[in-house]
Amino acid sequence: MANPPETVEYDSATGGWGSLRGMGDIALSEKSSPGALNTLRSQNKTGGFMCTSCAWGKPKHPHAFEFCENGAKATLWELTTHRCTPDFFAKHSVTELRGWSDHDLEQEGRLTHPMRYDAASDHYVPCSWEEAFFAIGAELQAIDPKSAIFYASGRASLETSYVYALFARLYGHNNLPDSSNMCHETTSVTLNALIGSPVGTCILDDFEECDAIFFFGQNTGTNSPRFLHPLQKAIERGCKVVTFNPIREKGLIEFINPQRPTQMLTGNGTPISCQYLQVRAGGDIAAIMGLCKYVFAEDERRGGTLIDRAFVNEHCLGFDSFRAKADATTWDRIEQESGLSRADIEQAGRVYVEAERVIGVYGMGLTQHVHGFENIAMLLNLLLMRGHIGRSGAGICPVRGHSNVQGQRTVGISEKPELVPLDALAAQFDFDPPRDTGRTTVEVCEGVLDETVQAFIGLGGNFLRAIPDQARIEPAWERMRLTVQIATKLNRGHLFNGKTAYLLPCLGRSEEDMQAGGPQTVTIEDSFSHIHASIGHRTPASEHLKSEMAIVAGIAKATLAPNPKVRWDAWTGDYSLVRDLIAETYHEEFHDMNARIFEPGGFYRGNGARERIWKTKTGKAQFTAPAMLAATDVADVDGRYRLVTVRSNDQFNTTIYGYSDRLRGIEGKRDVILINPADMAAAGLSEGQRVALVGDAGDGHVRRIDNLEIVPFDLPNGTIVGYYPELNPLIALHHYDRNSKTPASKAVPVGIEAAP
Ligand SMILES: Nc1nc2c(c(=O)[nH]1)N[C@H]1C(S)=C(S)[C@@H](COP(=O)(O)OP(=O)(O)OC[C@H]3O[C@@H](n4cnc5c(=O)[nH]c(N)nc54)[C@H](O)[C@@H]3O)O[C@H]1N2
Ligand SMILES: Nc1nc2c(c(=O)[nH]1)N[C@H]1C(S)=C(S)[C@@H](COP(=O)(O)OP(=O)(O)OC[C@H]3O[C@@H](n4cnc5c(=O)[nH]c(N)nc54)[C@H](O)[C@@H]3O)O[C@H]1N2
Ligand SMILES: [Mo]
Repeated sequence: MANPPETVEYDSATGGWGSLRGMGDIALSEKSSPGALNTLRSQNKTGGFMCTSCAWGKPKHPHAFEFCENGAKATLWELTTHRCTPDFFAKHSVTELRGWSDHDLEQEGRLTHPMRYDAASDHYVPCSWEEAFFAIGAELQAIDPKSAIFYASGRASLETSYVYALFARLYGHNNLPDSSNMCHETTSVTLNALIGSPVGTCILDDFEECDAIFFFGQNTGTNSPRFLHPLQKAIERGCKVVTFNPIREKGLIEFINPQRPTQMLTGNGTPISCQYLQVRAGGDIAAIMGLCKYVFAEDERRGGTLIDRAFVNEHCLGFDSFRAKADATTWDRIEQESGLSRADIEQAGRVYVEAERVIGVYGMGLTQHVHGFENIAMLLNLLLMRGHIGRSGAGICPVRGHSNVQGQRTVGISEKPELVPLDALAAQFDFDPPRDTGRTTVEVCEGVLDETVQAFIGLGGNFLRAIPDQARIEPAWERMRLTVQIATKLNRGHLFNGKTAYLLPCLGRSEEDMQAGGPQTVTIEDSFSHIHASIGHRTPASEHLKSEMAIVAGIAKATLAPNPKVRWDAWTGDYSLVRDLIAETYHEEFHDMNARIFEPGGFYRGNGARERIWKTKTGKAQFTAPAMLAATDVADVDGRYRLVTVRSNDQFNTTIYGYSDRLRGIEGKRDVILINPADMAAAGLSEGQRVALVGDAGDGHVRRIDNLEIVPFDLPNGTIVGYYPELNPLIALHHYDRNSKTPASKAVPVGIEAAP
């Protein structure tokens, strides 16, 4: 190839005018209802409603506009004036709708009526709530409870989540996976095993004290944009940011604060990362091992004063074998596996050793790997060496996804019975809860394939579109007896139905939730374990909607025998009664819940590891000596790439707002493969060429997506990038983190096939 193609790049900073235009575009396309701007003003503030986008913390002293481009999009998406009515379903068969894009399905707007799937006509038809509850209850009574799945997508409130999990256990199973099982379950398992806390140890205030922040695989500018504000302030007071990411994500390069007139007018933003290391996909174990080797070397040079030996001796186990592992690992291997040079890693190491307080931030770039556990364990090793856990201004900070995904786990939505206070529940509700382990997301899919799963209830989400190996599982899905989807908008997951199937429309969080006891408040937990009240004020999208609480209670009442301790109607009428129950079950963390939920900044439910109380098996924090340096099991061979599936700046998971990935400079399309020019040349590919991606899992199944456009992009060799969820059919179901069974959506082995 004569001239290497130029890589696509967006040359402005994150934030700035582009983010305002992004909000304007969605306000236009959704024709948001009047007053939407007022609703945005109350977003993430005490007395207002809590954004349904990401789980980033809500500060005590919010900005005048405590929302970001993508939070505004999420709200405007919910406040759309478009309606997806029974007329729409009368016009379009379910099979026809399978040909529609994710964007077009949701663009139809808010669901307005409860609907039943009529297999004879292949259409959804309207039904009454009573009919739906009765039919669902009858089906659930007819099957083995262990064959039913109650999924949750991370948005439903603490109150609804608590009663949903209780319903599952009263009915007889622990099959309670949530979106976390595709997301930060690696975090829950790893941190729980190693420091005895399933969640991060940081709180928002730590960002006011830290001296250095190390970012691994978290795309702040797109996925938690409000984080850019504390980040900007931290940098302005001298904090250093070092980023490890195969993609040069704009949000971690420069930020123009839309709330600062001078930055907006001059276009001069704040540089974010002082060093940006484009690690290969799956190269973080090696990269962090390099950082640790540097720390050991520096420690020796400084006469053993660098490593916090007092902390290590008093609080940790496994240090010696970890050290032996670091000593035995050569720089050659580290460079090869990370794709980074020793000099670059050592430069990052200097930032680490010079900082008194360090925070490690990470996202899906660490969790969604076959060796996601070791990724996170290595980051913990790095932090533990200098006692960066259990001190203010320092800690480990997984950035959670859905707005209440962490909270759903806290109040019992978990397939792992050991994480749930079953004895307390047994005493409180006078029953014998099931003690056997339930199914993870991956195990649900396995059960759908082998027909041991017979019923699926989805409390929000788009399960079938979010999972791996979609093309294999979609046809099997229809063999189930019962599928129930509780949702605000139509998505692909609603187009594959069991023999009995219902689509039940619910209120959104910005809408007023009027019950017998008056308008209701709900609560959510953010990434920093702070609990916030949320009150919706908008008029509901349709008079036929019910709240998620009312729907769960309606199904439960139709399914279960009466129990005087279980008061579905009273709870639905007054959610504060459910908060009293939560406070009783989880007394230490949630005592006086009703009195505390309006505290500015939320109330903190505490974290043992933050106080250096290690609730691990050994009572200590644990160093790990990883058995591998690559986060994948698949060897490097010619023509095999590591595919990373990511979100664009114009989507929330499977909800595609539009086709502008502004921050990466990709406009008007999602059917792309981003690949570096050297890899293109080696494979004889040219810019704009249409090719197929084929899965390379070696298990005999054909996984293939045709007609993707080659886009040259600045990436490490061998790492290619494309969009989730379109590329999910390429991911084998067995490609998951070995410890948590979180699907490994990063470093997926694939090949590229050019048409002959
Ligand atoms: N606007 C918006 N906000 C969202 C979401 C959304 O879809 N849209 N989704 C929400 C949810 S549920 C979640 S879980 C979070 C997800 O937020 P993120 O955790 O940011 O997840 P991804 O978009 O998957 O991006 C992963 C990042 O990791 C990098 N990466 C990939 N592989 C590797 C690797 O091997 N090593 C390293 N170091 N980096 C790697 C990618 O380049 C990318 O920058 O965001 C939440 N917030
Ligand atoms: N390849 C690949 N796959 C991935 C990922 C990846 O990075 N790469 N990421 C994974 C991650 S991190 C996650 S969290 C999952 C996401 O998986 P899910 O959480 O299952 O999917 P979402 O796209 O968030 O769900 C969107 C739907 O939720 C419904 N909804 C929206 N608001 C509400 C509400 O208030 N109430 C109710 N009841 N319903 C509502 C709407 O109908 C909408 O269509 O995907 C995972 N899949
Ligand atoms: Mo997520």
